[in-house]
Amino acid sequence: MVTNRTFTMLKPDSLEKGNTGAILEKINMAGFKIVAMKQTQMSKRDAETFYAVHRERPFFGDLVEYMTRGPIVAAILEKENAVEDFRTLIGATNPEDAADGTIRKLFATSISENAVHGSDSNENASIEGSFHFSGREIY
Ligand code: RTP
Ligand code: MG
Repeated sequence: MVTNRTFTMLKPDSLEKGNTGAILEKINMAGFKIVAMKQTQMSKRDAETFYAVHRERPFFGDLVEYMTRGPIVAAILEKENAVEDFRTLIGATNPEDAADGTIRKLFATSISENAVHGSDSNENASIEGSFHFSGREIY
């Protein structure tokens, strides 16, 4: 199993606010190499599938609405210990709890609109990367 990769999405609020370049700069400066990247927009069905684990949560409808309201940037990132280090780089789900200097502290609006996604395990990194990219799009 590949354990040095993670998957991220710059969520619609990041693109709406013009933060794509600034967030990618933070990701690069933290030592992550981009091995796949594209701008795309998720359909309702895409978002419901991607976040299926949260189907029963009270925020699920709002989450699907948010994630489909505009384009996202999806990327696969490579670095030693990628999953854990990227979760550290983005910070807590709620930006009010996120450490200084983290991407969510700097760029998120709220617990719902929190700028970026980061995979929470090696297994999910692989599943989520494959959800958005074919083998020919990963270098
Ligand atoms: P992500 O999966 O997007 O990287 O975020 P996460 O692991 O930090 O948080 P998770 O619990 O997986 O929640 C997924 C996304 O759902 C939205 N959310 N809203 N209103 C709320 O209480 C609430 N809680 C979560 C956020 O967009 C969160 O990132
Ligand atoms: Mg999550």
